[in-house]
Amino acid sequence: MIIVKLGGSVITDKDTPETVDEASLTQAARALAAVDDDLIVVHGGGSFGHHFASEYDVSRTQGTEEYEGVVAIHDAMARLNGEVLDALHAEDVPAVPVHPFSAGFRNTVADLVFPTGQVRTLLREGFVPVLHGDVVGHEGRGATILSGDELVVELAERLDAERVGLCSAVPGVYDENDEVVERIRAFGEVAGALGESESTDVTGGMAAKVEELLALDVPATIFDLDGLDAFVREERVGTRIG
Ligand code: IP8
Repeated sequence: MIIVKLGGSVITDKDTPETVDEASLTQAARALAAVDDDLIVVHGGGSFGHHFASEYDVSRTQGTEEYEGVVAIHDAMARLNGEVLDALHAEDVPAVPVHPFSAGFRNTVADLVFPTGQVRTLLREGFVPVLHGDVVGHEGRGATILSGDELVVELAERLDAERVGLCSAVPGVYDENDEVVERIRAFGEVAGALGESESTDVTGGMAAKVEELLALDVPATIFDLDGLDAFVREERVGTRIG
């Protein structure tokens, strides 16, 4: 089984609220239609989730107790999820939605609690579950953001993924000379080169992504949309993490 995350900045125009990048989403869906293995797709928030998360000042640690914020963020992500499903259906991918808001939560003991039985069952029945970054209930803080990257890590560990691919806006992780790093084994190797994300992104940008993927036993690769076909064909592409 492989997990592919479509970054929000790949499939949306990140600087214009609620705008899908139709051409990029179609290109991604075509590439994913060629996957032979079992497949889970996760997508990020882009100009849908991150727009409302910053409007209501919600992040992975900063919660909101306003129902309006929770509903606005979740609804925007559900709308983007619908767009991703439509694009995959157009390529005959048997994609079905899984909305993390209704499945997971954070508590003070385990941080993220996310049951995966529904995803496992859907995979076994031949579907392609499509999850997304979302807002989730958070014990003592109202609700906080659950990033697509956290979901990828959780699903990869719990469902024994063979490999994980993160399709992002850049062709890999850059070093200080703006060259794509082939492989990162420890965060210290790239800490100096990793800046903040340029657009509104409440979940931490590339640095958080790399740290999270380093904690994973499964091989993970970061590449851009033009690298997705190569990742699907198991060719070397982008930056390998771990
Ligand atoms: O774009 C965050 O997911 P990410 C989703 O994967 C929201 O960090 C709701 C902002």
